[in-house]
Amino acid sequence: MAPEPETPAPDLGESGSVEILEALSAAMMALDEERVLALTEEALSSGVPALAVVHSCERGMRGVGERYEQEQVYLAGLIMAGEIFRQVMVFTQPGLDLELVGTGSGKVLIGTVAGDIHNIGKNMVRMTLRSFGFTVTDLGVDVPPARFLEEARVFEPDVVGLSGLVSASYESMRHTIELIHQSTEGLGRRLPVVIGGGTIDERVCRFVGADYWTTDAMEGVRICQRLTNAD
Ligand code: B12
Repeated sequence: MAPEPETPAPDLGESGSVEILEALSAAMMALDEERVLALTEEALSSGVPALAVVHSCERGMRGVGERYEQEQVYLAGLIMAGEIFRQVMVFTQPGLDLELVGTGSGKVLIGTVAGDIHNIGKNMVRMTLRSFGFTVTDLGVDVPPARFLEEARVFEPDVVGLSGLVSASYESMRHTIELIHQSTEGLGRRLPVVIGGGTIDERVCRFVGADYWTTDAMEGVRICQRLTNAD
């Protein structure tokens, strides 16, 4: 099922804020650590929501990925992007703690599928879900399909969330979902699976047999709220 439109851009009031956010994306894409951190501080101190700062950096990260595909940056560039983003998260965390508050009462099992070690997005989803009141078990990265099933039986989640960004791991995502659906359909109830990650789209969703997909943590929370009737 296609996701609803991504979280609307926050009303930033002054056009100066929009300019800061655009500059922030560009600095991230250029892997200019010093400028990213300076712009993050400037944005936060001028009242730009922390979530908008994070979204802007996410866009820049996708730009780094495109530069990697075009061989303008190498693996070291991806590593550096991850490190800069980690520092941005340290600055934005207090603001996010205030902004990301809401209701949710279900249980969500999440993890990054086997063959994939990307965890920045998954960790953001975990943090956002917890801020909204969900109980989350996070299995980490490179998680084998059988491990998801094992934990699903013990934890009895309302929703399973799988993260994956590397296309080579879509096959393990498909296998994980097949195992989860088969085992829960036998109990008369299909456990819903939502997938996420910057490279996920409708085609991937259909290939792996997921119930929902998104490329946005907040939209993931809304899906979980709907599935647990919490909104
Ligand atoms: C940083 C990065 C890395 C870092 C990761 C650090 C870390 N600790 O995670 C490192 C250097 C380790 C890395 C390694 C590799 N990477 Co890399 N990486 C990236 C990059 C630039 C950014 C990813 C990121 O963190 N984005 C920021 C986060 C916040 O965004 P996000 O993950 O999309 O998450 C958001 C949403 O998608 C959503 N979400 C995410 N997960 C979930 C789950 C659920 C349930 C829900 C609801 C929502 C949700 O919420 C998040 C917040 O909104 C991407 C580029 C891109 N287009 O994404 C390439 C990219 C993903 N990497 C790529 C590649 C090829 C690799 C390597 C294979 C490179 C290599 N030759 O070794 C290895 C992978 C090894 C492996 N087996 O996994 C490719 C994948 C291409 C493909 N389609 O297969 C990309 C797309 C770059 C590119 N364009 O070529 N990478």
